[in-house]
Amino acid sequence: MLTIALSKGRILQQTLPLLKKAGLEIADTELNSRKLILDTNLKDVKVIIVRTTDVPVFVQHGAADMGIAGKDVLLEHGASNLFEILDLNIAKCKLMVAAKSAEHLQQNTLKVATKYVNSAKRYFQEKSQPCEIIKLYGAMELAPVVGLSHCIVDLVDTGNTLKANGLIPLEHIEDISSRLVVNSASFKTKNAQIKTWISAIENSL
Ligand code: PRT
Ligand code: MG
Repeated sequence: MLTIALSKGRILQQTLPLLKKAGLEIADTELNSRKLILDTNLKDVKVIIVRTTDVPVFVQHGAADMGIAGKDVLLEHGASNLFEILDLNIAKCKLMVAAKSAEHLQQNTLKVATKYVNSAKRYFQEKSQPCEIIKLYGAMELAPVVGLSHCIVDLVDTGNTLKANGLIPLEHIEDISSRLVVNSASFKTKNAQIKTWISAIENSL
């Protein structure tokens, strides 16, 4: 049995066509059910649907053999016990620093609101910019507007969300896309099966 962990939300929408091309299909009745462990067209493959931030956790502990998660989540998680195998080039965006204007970044101690605590810390540390990180779970764009922080670190795609909140993308931290990850023990014990899937997915990119 092979278990694949998929992120719900926008990554799932772009993952399903890719998996279908690779030979793995999940029926709409399964997807629309409230089940979290889904059957597929193949008897020996099941899919679990979890929050995107939980994908590396399931894979790291071997509860899933493989998974698909955003690079943002993998960077933040630290991702031990798993191999990042393929860049799927889906759900692409950028991790960026944004603020009301560039002047707002000129601070002795920069207040940064983000859910990407580790990535933000690492970025400002490398720039030798002292910072205070304020952890939020959503609506980051609000923080500079109401004076909670000087800037945010968040994902940017079209830039429309920033613009709608009077913020400007100022510094690029990382290019983000979704990655196929594999549990390191599974990679050894289920090597043939996993390699077959890696090639099939690679060929459908
Ligand atoms: O789970 P949660 O509710 O916190 O996030 P979500 O529902 O917004 O996203 P979800 O769960 O469907 O997928 C999140 C994953 O998608 C991330 O981990 C990324 O790898 C990937 N991804 C790609 C994105 C974006 N693009 C993106 N633009 N995740 C989020 N956004 C958000 C961003 O945070 C901001 O709020 O979209 C807004 C910016 O978009 P633009 O187009 O206005 O710039
Ligand atoms: Mg979501």
